[in-house]
Order: sequence, then C-alpha cells, then structure tokens
Amino acid sequence: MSSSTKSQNKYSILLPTYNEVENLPIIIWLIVKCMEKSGYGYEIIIIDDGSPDGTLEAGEQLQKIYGSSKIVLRPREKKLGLGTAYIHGIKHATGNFIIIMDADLSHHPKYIPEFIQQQEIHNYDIVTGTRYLGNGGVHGWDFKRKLISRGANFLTQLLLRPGVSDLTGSFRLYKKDVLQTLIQSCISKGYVFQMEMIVRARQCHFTIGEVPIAFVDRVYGESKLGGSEIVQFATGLLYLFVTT
Ligand SMILES: Nc1nc2c(ncn2[C@@H]2O[C@H](COP(=O)(O)OP(=O)(O)OP(=O)(O)O)[C@@H](O)[C@H]2O)c(=O)[nH]1
Ligand SMILES: [Mg+2]
Repeated sequence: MSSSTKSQNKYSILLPTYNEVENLPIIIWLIVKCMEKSGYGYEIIIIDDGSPDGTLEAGEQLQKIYGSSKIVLRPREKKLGLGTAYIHGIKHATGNFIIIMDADLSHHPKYIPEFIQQQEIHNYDIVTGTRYLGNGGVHGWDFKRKLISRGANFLTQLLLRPGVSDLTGSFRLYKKDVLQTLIQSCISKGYVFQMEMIVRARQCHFTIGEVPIAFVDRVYGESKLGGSEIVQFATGLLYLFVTT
C-alpha cells in the first residue's frame, strides 16, 4: 500500500463501556500507542451507558490528555445494551472503516494494524479476530466458559455453515457501509448478535478475512455471561437456522 492510500483511510474505533473505570485508561493508552506507531488515521469513540463507577469521568480526563479529535465521548443516559451502543457509535463515526472491540482488555490493540493490513491486501469487507485458528487462543477461561464458546461455534458451523472459525467474537474491522447494512438486517440482541452479523454477511456475499488473536479474560470488573445468555443464544441460533 502506498502512503497516500494510508493517509486517506480513517479508522473509527468503537469502545462501548459499562463499568470499565479500571480498564479504560489502559486500553486507551494501548490503542493510542499502537495507532500512532502504525501511522493510520483514527479516532476512538467511547460509548458509555451511564456507568455508576465513573467510567465517563475517566473518559473526560483521557480526552484532556489525548485531545478531542482522538477521543470522542458519546455517552448515553442508561444501560441500553451493546447492539444499540454500536449503532449509536456509528452515527458519530467520521472514519470510512469501523473497528469494534471490548474495553475490558480482552482484545489487545496490537492486532489492529494486522486487521488493517489484511483488509488492505485483500480488500476484505470484514476482518474478524479469531481465537480458533493459528496462534489464536483463550486465556483465563474456566472449562465451562470454554465449552460454551466452543459449543456455540460448533453448533452454528453445523447448522449454518458460515465458514468463519470464530463466530461469537467481537473484535472486528468493517467497511463502514457494510457494517451499516449488516446492523440494519440483524434482529438479535446480546451474545447471539455477533454470530448473526457473520451469518448475514455471508448471505450478502461480503468477503471476510480472519486474524488469529489471543483473547484474555477480563481481570477487572464483572462478567455478564449467565444462563439467560445461553438460552438466548440457542433460541437465536434456531431462529436463524429456520429462517435463513
Ligand atoms: N455501552 C455499553 N457497553 C456495554 C454494555 N454491556 C457491555 N458493554 C461493554 O461491552 C464490552 C463487552 O462486554 P463484556 O461484559 O466484556 O462481555 P463479555 O466479554 O461477553 O463478558 P465478560 O468479559 O466475561 O464480562 C465491554 O467493553 C463492556 O464494558 C452496555 O449495555 N452498554
Ligand atoms: Mg469481556
């Protein structure tokens, strides 16, 4: 890629947060470090949903440090869920590419330049991080959590055959218009949402690249995966199986 092309693209990194006050300064520092080093144009959009732990206030401090062109705050009043947080973030994104990642340090920003390079080489519509290829992996999960994730991926592959190794991950790069199209066509919320995005992407014949990532379980803050999420996932999967 020539440097002129490099300077034309802008990557809007969406960071949804709910009670991530310990993680936010670290993840922002890492993103800024990786992006400055790689030289790509970027902005970080923090979508905080009224976290009671002061995440938004931490964001305001970070904005003072890194500047308001790099750190954009687009908070909402209360916890309205991840799906709509992405939609809200896209509305305010000025980049032609969108990167979605978790703020809890499970997704290391060092992979972002790899996502971008893969996209540039193959002109992919989507590049997804995968824990289930090459050097990818999961650290810090107990057996039950591993089984759920593997099981969810296995069942989905079996029923829907999307041909992507990690369907429930949420560390991805999208062309902005592709993401907008996909989000509009997705009906599910919660855990199943990431999987539906890939299934719909295949239906729309979008091209998808994969980059192996090491996924690290959150150290600070609480996990939200419970029994109801599993039931929701199973129902969502069945629905997609029947309707697609
Ligand atoms: N804005 C917003 N962000 C959320 C909401 N729920 C979760 N998040 C954020 O979305 C990202 C992913 O959520 P996680 O709670 O880490 O979900 P997970 O990775 O499946 O589960 P654990 O890491 O085990 O808790 C994190 O950055 C959260 O802070 C929400 O309702 N609104
Ligand atoms: Mg997490």
